[in-house]
Amino acid sequence: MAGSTDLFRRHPDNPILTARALPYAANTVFNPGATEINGETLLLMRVEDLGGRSHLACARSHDGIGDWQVDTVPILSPGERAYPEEAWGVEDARITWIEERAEWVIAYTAYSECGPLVSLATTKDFCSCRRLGPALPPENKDAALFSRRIDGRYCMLHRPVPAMPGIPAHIWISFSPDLRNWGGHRLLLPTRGPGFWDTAKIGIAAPPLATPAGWLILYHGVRRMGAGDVYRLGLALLDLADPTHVIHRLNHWVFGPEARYERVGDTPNVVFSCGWILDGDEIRLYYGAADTCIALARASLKEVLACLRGD
Ligand code: BMA
Repeated sequence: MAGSTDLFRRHPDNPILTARALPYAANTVFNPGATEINGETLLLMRVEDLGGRSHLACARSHDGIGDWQVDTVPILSPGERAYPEEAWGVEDARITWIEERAEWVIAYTAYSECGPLVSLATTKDFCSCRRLGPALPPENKDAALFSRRIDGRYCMLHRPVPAMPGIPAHIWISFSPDLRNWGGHRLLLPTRGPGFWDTAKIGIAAPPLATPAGWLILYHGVRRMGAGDVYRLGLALLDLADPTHVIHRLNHWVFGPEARYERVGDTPNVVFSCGWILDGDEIRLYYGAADTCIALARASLKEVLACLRGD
């Protein structure tokens, strides 16, 4: 059985996508949402342009590893007059397929002088999308939807930031009858005290994955070190019927910056995921490395669940 820090194995071709794959000039590509469409892997990448603002653009690949085709026009860009909350950029998209709606819901960070907030959009084809606008006010980010309603309500994880200095930022869960009105807010996963790897702030990484054992939760945790923040990934499991109930949470991180492309870049020592794809027993985890490029790591779902149960 794999130990908790070798559960996710880096692909030898990493980094699998860099700004050089784009048909236009940009600074970096990172933190992609991930899904499958028409037999291809689709990554909804955060692209930082040469002015420093981010937009969202689609990249497609037959094997999910190489030969990425990147759209010439972004699917979501800042600067639309009707959406002033996006003026400084749109970032970190998490994609959830919702069967009953026959469409994907995209949860992303809209950034402006108001601070970062959670916005939603929907798409049926990744050629265009329909904005639903802000779902939760600032400061809030790292949002992802569950793939089905529970007790008639859509569920979303997110990460509000307390205004009071020194109070860490935790993962919350909220509910909605229609994707527009959100309520029933409650704390789900708190950060842990000093001495832990996830002490300064945490946030959902890829959207929750429905498994027979429960909702599999991948989250990022931040620890403040002398040389700056370190972003790592950890795991938890939520009850399928009641996702406010945390069944397990690992004490250890399962993936952290080790490779050179994760250690060196615009923000060093960052692995930051917004998407994964389950293919049989294989989890394909896509992640941003050092806020500069996109990499892939793979794991066995069976091994991940065994590790969470402590087998
Ligand atoms: C977070 C987000 C991510 C970024 C990470 C590390 O707050 O802004 O987009 O990857 O910081 O810089």
